[in-house]
Amino acid sequence: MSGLAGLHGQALAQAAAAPAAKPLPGYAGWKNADAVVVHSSTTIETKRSAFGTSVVTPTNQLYVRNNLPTPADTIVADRDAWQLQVSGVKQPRTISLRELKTMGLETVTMVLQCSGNGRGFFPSKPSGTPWTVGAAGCVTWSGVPVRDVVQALGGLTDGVPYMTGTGGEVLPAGIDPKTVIVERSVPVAAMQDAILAWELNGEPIPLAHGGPLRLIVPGYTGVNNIKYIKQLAFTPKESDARIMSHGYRMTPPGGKGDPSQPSVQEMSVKSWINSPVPEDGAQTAGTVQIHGVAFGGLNGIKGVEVSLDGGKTWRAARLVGPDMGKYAWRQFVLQATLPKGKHVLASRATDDRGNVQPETRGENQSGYNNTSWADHAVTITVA
Ligand SMILES: Nc1nc2c(c(=O)[nH]1)N[C@H]1C(S)=C(S)[C@@H](COP(=O)(O)O)O[C@H]1N2
Ligand SMILES: [Mo]
Repeated sequence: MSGLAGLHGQALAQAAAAPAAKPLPGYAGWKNADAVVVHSSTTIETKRSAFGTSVVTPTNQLYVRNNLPTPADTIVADRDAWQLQVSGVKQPRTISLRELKTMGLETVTMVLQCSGNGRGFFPSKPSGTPWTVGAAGCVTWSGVPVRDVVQALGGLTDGVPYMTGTGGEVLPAGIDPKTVIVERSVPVAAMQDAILAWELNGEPIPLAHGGPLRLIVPGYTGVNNIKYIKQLAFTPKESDARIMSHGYRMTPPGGKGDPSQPSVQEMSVKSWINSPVPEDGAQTAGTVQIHGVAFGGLNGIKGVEVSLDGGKTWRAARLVGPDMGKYAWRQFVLQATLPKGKHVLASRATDDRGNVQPETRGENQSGYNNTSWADHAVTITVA
């Protein structure tokens, strides 16, 4: 009885302490408010309990992260008129979205994940949004393969090891554009699977997610997937925009970002449990169905193990649902009978090259690339 009363008291305390939910910003007013946490007008996170088991994340639950204010919706009024400038190819020119739609077609399902997903688990409390697991989703994009566009423009020029995308935001006046522009470079090899997308989960890409045209670089962290892309350049050097040269670097704790540090680019093997989670409340004793998601960045998933005792022992989970390719996440499930009490549930994924999700996070100043299985473990109560 004291246990129940204690739990009730805890729930009340939580309710009292919880800040009032922030309203959805206008450009994302169509999101499912019950499925997301609004951190700010430019950062919206999917709730862990909202991911479901249908592989693809519905667009109205997908997280949002904008480094700059969202452009005016006039840019999606006449989508086909959007212009993309392409350079670093033998015949550089500007191509309309209307024309891009005639140049090739491919569909990819991939994990879109912010580099800072899992930052909220860093005890060092890095500055930036304290995302837990919900700055990620698995979504389907359609568009033209970048390699088809390059081929149509005569192929690459010599000496261009980078593919550089530039966002189409109107930049604030009076500030050096390089300090704010969203411009990122990835190795040119990433071109092979990259697409210029106009469709997300079966609909024209909403403005909030980068419509009318977005660069999709599967396997790379969110920031490399440039929304409202206006320029695609094959370049001899990485962009000197601040977001590339100093931002998104694996900076040692206490340090400042600089171009000598590794850039946050390819994702690596990671998984987490989406149910049961503490937000669901106490579980009834009996069989629980533990499920979650696992992905390997550039690699597919070989398997997932689940621990019911905080990582002391592990059991193989079963992969469920369709395999939508190496860039998508896989759902996993383990059924277990749990006695009354507290249980620490963890998941640990292995990719198809044998890389195992690590126990610990790699410490860094900005809280990037957290793949620690220990950090993503959940403590649940069986009553
Ligand atoms: N043009 C542009 N592209 C951008 C951003 C941005 O601010 N502007 N943010 C990046 C970051 S940091 C992430 S995590 C993803 C977020 O994509 P989403 O809002 O569609 O979920 O977009 C990336 N692409
Ligand atoms: Mo991000």
